[in-house]
Amino acid sequence: MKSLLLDFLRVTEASALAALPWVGSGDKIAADDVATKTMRQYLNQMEIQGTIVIGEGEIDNAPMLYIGEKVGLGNGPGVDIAVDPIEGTTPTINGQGNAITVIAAAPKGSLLHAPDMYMEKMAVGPKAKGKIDITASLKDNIEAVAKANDKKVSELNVLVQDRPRHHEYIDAIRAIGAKVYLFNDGDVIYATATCIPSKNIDMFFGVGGAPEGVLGAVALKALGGEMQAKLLPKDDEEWQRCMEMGIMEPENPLTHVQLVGSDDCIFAATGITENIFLDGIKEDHGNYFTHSILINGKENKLHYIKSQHERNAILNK
Ligand code: VTB
Repeated sequence: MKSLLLDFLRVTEASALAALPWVGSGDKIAADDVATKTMRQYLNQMEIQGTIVIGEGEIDNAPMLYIGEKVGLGNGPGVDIAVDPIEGTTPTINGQGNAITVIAAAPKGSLLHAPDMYMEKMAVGPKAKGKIDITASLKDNIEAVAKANDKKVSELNVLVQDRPRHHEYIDAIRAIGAKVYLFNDGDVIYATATCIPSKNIDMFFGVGGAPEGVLGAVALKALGGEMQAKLLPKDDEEWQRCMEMGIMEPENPLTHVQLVGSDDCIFAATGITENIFLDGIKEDHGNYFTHSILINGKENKLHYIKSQHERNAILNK
């Protein structure tokens, strides 16, 4: 998997550059379309037998990068690929922070095929790995993480997405005595932040997209942290979709191993706009600079990559 890292970097950089003209445009469909097309074009140049397991949706409503689509030249290793050509379409088209383009991969058969629905997620960095239990109370989890991270509960920093559905959790976490930091969008990056010591984030908790859950779970796995999750099918139709994707007991919590079944996993993300640890794309004298992270599970290594691109690297709008 490791040998594919730089190819994946090309994919996320190209997709982010393609999306750039649409930052602030108000046009979600066009932004997503150009990033998806570019991602697919670059993936199809890679020497892999890739299968999209997390993508733009099911075949009927996603013409490109649909779940089950084969990508690559078909002559290399078999890989499961999870993509989000724009993680944060709303911040992209509104010219706000927290938009990235992201891709994760692992050997064939090792990534959860997560349907597009809500998922409850709890994530921690390496020190607290093995100490959380999504089925236990928030209080028990917070106390366990505080102990593992050698902190008082009052020093514990928890990231939660700023949504009305989280008001109850936010009140509960503060009542327990820990601190809540709110973010607007992009829970892949914010879950990953639990594994970056300089960010001083002890825990991530909340309900967001299931596909984003698997993407974040790969980054956490590769950095030695832990994510646990629980799918939240809202009706019979979503329940049925879980079954069709091989999740026969959707009510059961998902361990990290069920989300990502291999340590040999890789993750690449490029900032479209800035976020907690990546700059967005910057222009300087006709050159564009992208800022990316590459994470390699075999070595538990995080690389920050700044690349320079000439103006013609940007697709015409
Ligand atoms: C979630 C989260 C994503 O959008 O899907 C969120 O996982 C959508 O949440 O990271 P709402 O339904 O509350 O708007 C993101 O934040 C960005 O795509």
